[in-house]
Amino acid sequence: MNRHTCLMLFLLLSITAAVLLGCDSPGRGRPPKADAVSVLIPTKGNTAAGVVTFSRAKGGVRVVAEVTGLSTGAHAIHIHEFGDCRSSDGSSAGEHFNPDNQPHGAPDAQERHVGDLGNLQADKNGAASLDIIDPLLALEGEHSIIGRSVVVHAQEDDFTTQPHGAAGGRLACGTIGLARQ
Ligand SMILES: [Cu+2]
Repeated sequence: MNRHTCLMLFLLLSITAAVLLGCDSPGRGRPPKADAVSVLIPTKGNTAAGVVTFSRAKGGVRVVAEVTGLSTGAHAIHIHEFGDCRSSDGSSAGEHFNPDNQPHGAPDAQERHVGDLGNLQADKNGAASLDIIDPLLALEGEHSIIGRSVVVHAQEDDFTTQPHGAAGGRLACGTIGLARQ
């Protein structure tokens, strides 16, 4: 076999190996390509910031959040009704996204707001991550979260107090928009 043929064969084998090994497919545990994204911006006087991605998944929408600048402990995270983070305290984002007019609850409760995503757990460095598949969120239709917002709160969501779960002030707000693929 001449040098040229040998080189071609090598390239062909390399490409075949790459395809077989799944170099182009997302690995387990790796966040999928996002369909929507929210960049969390701290409200006035706060340091919480991060990124939340949303992608279609079997059984709902996969939510992957990475947030920093929190105090150690639990912080409520919700989808709020307006994608409007203009106000310095996050109040322009409105109430929890609740298209079915349900009471506030835990993410796994029978009755809950669509926007009730539960709590982030911040470590000793103030960093928190979340990776869940939510059955009620959608990226189109009545439950679509596009154009709404993600809000992270000062306190833990107790899942009981109506209608906000006693989650306290708003530390960060981010509009949910289409992600660049
Ligand atoms: Cu909230």
